[in-house]
Amino acid sequence: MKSKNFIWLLVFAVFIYGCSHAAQTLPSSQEQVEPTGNVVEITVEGGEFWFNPKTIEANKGDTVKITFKNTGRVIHNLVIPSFGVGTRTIPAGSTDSVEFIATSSGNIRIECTVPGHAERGMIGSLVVS
Ligand SMILES: [Cu+2]
Repeated sequence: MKSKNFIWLLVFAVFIYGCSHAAQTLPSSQEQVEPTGNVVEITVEGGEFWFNPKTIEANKGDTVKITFKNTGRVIHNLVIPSFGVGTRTIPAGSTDSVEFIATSSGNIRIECTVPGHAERGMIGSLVVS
């Protein structure tokens, strides 16, 4: 009886491992895209309540590296909600960066997710061709 329990435990453990492993390798909600190998590197400044530049251009499959400099007076961040990526929320005078692959084309919204900031104009666009 004990060894039978052990077998089931082993089967269960392998199953759980399989699930967690599969979860790591499953594609995200973004479509699969072939990386171009191009890197779009840009510094974006942000303050109350703006991004400069407001528009970033990239091609589908490009790696995009955004260095965000908070040149304002309160906390800010730079988030791309539809890609599920963004910088940390950082205090005035700080810098943080985010790197990702542009997995879908279109006019992708960039925003500061600190409450009230996007509504007051702290938005931008990642235009992916
Ligand atoms: Cu902000």
